[in-house]
Amino acid sequence: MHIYAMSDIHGCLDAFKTSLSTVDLDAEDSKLILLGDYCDRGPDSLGVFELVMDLQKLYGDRVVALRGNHEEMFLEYIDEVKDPNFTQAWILADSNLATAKSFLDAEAFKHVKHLLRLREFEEAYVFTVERIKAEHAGIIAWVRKLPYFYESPFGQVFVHAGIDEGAGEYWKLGTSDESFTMMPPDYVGRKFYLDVIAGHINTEAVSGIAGYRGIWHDGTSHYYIDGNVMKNGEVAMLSYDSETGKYSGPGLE
Ligand SMILES: [Mn+2]
Repeated sequence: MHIYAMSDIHGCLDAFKTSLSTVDLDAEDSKLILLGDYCDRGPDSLGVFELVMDLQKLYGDRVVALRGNHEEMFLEYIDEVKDPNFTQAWILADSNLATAKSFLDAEAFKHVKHLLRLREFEEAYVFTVERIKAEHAGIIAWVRKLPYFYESPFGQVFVHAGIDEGAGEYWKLGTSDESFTMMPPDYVGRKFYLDVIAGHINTEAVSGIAGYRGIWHDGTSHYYIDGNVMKNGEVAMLSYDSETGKYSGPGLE
């Protein structure tokens, strides 16, 4: 089997498509695993969600989509619409309103900008969420069902941020939902009985190597694959060949 993994696409639809074009999903022994954070920051969160959903429709379980902390936040935006503190926090955190813009048509987006100019934060937020609920209910339902991890038959776990390796073989019970999507890279350099493939923290940060943008292996059990698309314009892709047990990708020799 050939496994391909990408993470932290963050609304960068074009970069995602470029990396995707190197994967042959028509091959029956291929599998694509996406580690979450499809939305926010980049220009087309909606487009990325739709493409991943389309890939799953076309290829079924050959395409695995996991959940990142930005999907958790997306669901919070949708569900906590009545909390005014939350309200203001979200609409202000959406830099350049990129996420809201991708979900709204031009007229609706104009209305949101108008409300924000009047500093009607709560109204802008409620309007945006109501529009997303009305027009993209399928995406919301899909995000709600995204799993936290994928365990391969080859001694690997794919996850957005990490797992609680201190729990040993009971990591599934020992890891909180929040840790799966948010935990810091606590186990770098330590051996675990599974290979752990994660995103969430970019590889420049986790490796400590200035300017690093490839896949980073810590020398033991961990592969970090978020090459920081917002900074570098590319979604790094990790490949794994189960015949040879070898990982490859940018930055790995
Ligand atoms: Mn993340």
